[in-house]
This record gives sequence, C-alpha cells and structure tokens, in this order.
Amino acid sequence: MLEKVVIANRGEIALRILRACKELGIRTVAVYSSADRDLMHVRLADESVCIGPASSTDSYLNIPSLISAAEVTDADAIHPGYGFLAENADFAESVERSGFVFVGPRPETIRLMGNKVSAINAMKKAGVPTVPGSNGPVGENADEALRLGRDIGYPVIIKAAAGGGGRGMRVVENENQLLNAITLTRSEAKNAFGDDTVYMEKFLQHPRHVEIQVLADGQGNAIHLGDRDCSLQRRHQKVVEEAPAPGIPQTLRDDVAEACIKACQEIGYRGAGTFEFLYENERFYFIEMNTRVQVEHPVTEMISGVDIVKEQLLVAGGNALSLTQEQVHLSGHAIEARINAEDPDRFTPSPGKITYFHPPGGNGVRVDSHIYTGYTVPPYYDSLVAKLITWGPTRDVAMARMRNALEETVIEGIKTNVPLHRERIFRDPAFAAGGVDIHHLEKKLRSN
Ligand code: MV4
Repeated sequence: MLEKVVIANRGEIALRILRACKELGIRTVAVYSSADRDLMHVRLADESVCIGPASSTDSYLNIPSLISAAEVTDADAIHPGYGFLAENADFAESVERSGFVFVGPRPETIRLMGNKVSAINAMKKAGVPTVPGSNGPVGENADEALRLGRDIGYPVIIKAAAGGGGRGMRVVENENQLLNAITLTRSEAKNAFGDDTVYMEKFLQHPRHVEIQVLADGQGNAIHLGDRDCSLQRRHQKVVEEAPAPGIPQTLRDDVAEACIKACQEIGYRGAGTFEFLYENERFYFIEMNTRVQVEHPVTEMISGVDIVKEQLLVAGGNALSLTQEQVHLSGHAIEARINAEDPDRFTPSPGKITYFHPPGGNGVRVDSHIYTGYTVPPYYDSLVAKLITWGPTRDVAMARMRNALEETVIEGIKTNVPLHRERIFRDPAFAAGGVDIHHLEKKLRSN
C-alpha cells in the first residue's frame, strides 16, 4: 500500500485527492506555486513544498521540481490529477525512473493514447467501434488523399495525431478544400505539437459526446462504471456533465462498455480511464481515450457509489480493484455544473477575492470546491472554482435539486457563471428534455 503521496496539482482536484488519501490513511504532500500558498489543501496536507513561481511552466509543469518534492519528503508516489502533467508520458517515465509510483497508467499506455492514430488502431483491433476514416496517417500523395476523401464521403475532418480535446482539427466540406486543409492542419500540428502527422475521419454533424468510465488494475481486472454525457460544451470546454447519458438503448450501452473493458484487458490498462465517443443515430464512434481522472468523475461516483480516486490509489499501490463488475450497481441520475470564475455573458476570466461564499446543501447535493470566504482566485490558472453535483433517483429529480442548489449558491466578490447555469442552461426546455448534441449550447448562446 502507498504510504505517502505527492499531489502534483492544485485547486479542487488537489483537495479531492487529499480527501481520498486521508480516507485510505495515506500521508499527503501538497506542492504549490508561490501564488497558491492559501489553497485549502495546502493547509490540510501533512506536508507542503513550494515548487516555484506562479507561472505553471515553472511550477506545476516543472518536472524536476516535482520529483525533488517527492525526494525531499520521502514520498512513494505522485498523483498528477487532471491537466498539467497528467497525460505526459515523459513525466510518468521520469517519475518511475526516479523510483516513485506514478498514479496512472504505464508510460507506454499514455504514449499509445497520446497519439490518436495509434489509440484508434489499438481500439479498433480490440473491437471498439471507431469513426470511418483513413485508418492511419494521411500521406503526402494528393491523389491518394482525394481518393480517401471520396471513399469516406464529405464532409470529412482532418485531425492532428498529436492533438486531441479539440486542438488541431479542420472540417472539410468538399473535395476542392481537401488538399489545402491537409496542408494547413499539417503545418499547424508541426508548430503546436512538433509532429505533423494528420488523419482523416468522416465528419459527424450532430453527435453527442458520450464517454465510458473504466477502472483497471493491470492484473487482468477491468470494470466499467457506465457512461456520461458531456455534450453541453462551449469552445471544447465542458459546462455540464451527467450520468448516465439520457435516452440510449440499454443494449447499446452495455455493448460499448463491454468493448471498452475488453480493450483495457487487451492493452493491459492500469488505473482510471475514459473512452470518448461521438454518439449519433444510435451508434457509438470512438474518438479518443483519456488516461487520467476527469473533472466530471463525480457524476459517475454519485450513481455508482465507487470512489474513483481511491481506486486509482489502491491500484497504484499494487492492489487489485476493490470490486468486480457484478458488484457495480448504477442507480439514479447525477448532474454536474462547472462553476467558473468568469463573466457569465462574455466568458472573460474574473479572478479576485471572494468576499463571501455560501455553498448549497441538502439531499443529494455535493460540492467539490477549494474556495472559501476570503480566498483570492489567482489569475494564472484555469477558472474552475467549484463543481456542483446533484443526484436524484430520476433525471428530473437531479435537475430539480440542481435548480435549488444554484439558487442557494452565493459567491460574492468575483463574477461567476452561476447565473448562466441558473437562468439559461437549467431553464432550457431542450436541455431539460435530455439528449442535446455538442452544438446545442453554442447555438443557444448565439441566439439569445
Ligand atoms: C469530431 C467531430 C465530428 N466528427 N470527429 C472535438 C474535440 C475532440 N475530442 C474531437 N472533436 C470532434 N471530433 C468527427 N469525426 C466533432 C468534434 C467536436 C466535438 C466533440 C466532442 C465535444 C464537443 C465538440 C465540439 C466541436 C466538435
């Protein structure tokens, strides 16, 4: 079992990881930048180490600093959280080479999934349904690219193999635009990622974003905790997530989740992971795999009763998963609203001092947040300040509880998107009905 873990992150997820460690009797080391001395988890951790100045490049992304923090505190593992270095295979490798446990998959797995072409090929081989496409890199030959486009059928999308999460992609409406789009995406990919590999997929016009949560121990055991719908997004930033995804036939859900488990076993997956799919016309299409704990993991915890972060820590310590698939019972419905320190109309960041914070409560309400009255949100990092999660026996009850929770929430001193949730999203009849596509929120925001 792990005895002492360095939490290589900040904000709400650092606090989330600290809580899981404490429940397991694992000692904690908080690392923080000079702008983050007042973070809640820094106070609560057994030890804390300043790892550098405010700029994340010099602190939360500084690999030697993080490894030194583990060395000086004699820790045995590093939990990366999400963002920052969570999906950096070189970091995972450095952690292991320095004699520490990386709380996550093996570096080779992170590398395999980091390259979207190799990820898709691995999943396809394991029987996971993928988007019709180039089945590998698009080469330099123009005639071959044009033939490929014709075979797949327009519109198509060109994506950077090293991209993901919406970075490095371009939609192509017709043949006339194809070669230019490939050249442009290639050069942007080279610039952004140092890898100009691109691939082609059929462009799905009205999909939903549905993902499957998995846990595996790298000892042959792999389970799934059902699906989540993350279609409500703006500029590739999720705004609301829910579990389960509404209105999907049970057999389709079961089949795709089963395929994900099989894939985990085939690649020797270890830790928590998410298979991202596009869902359109009652079909799932794999697009990417995330090899980390995700922001939206609480909705899955609420319907499964499984503590995903504790399982990550247990598995990293060499233990088997604490439950089998037969012991997973999904119940009810959970919704998460991401609360950001930002202008609710213009979406510009709104850092500053929180002069008053009153969190909501009641049956089926969970708040994952590091903020408190008097806390100053620094301007250097992402704007997520709280996650409001509600559970109910049905989706309607979870929605009603969310409306109540949003009305109870008071955050003064900074602007937040609470009014966006309260007045627009959770009053939207289309969202209330369930099953809106990935374009719904942006269309709605344009129209009013
Ligand atoms: C797509 C797609 C349509 N067809 N691939 C954007 C983020 C990255 N994970 C993949 N993305 C997309 N890939 C095909 N073949 C549409 C998107 C997409 C999207 C996907 C999920 C959530 C929000 C999105 C917003 C715009 C585009």
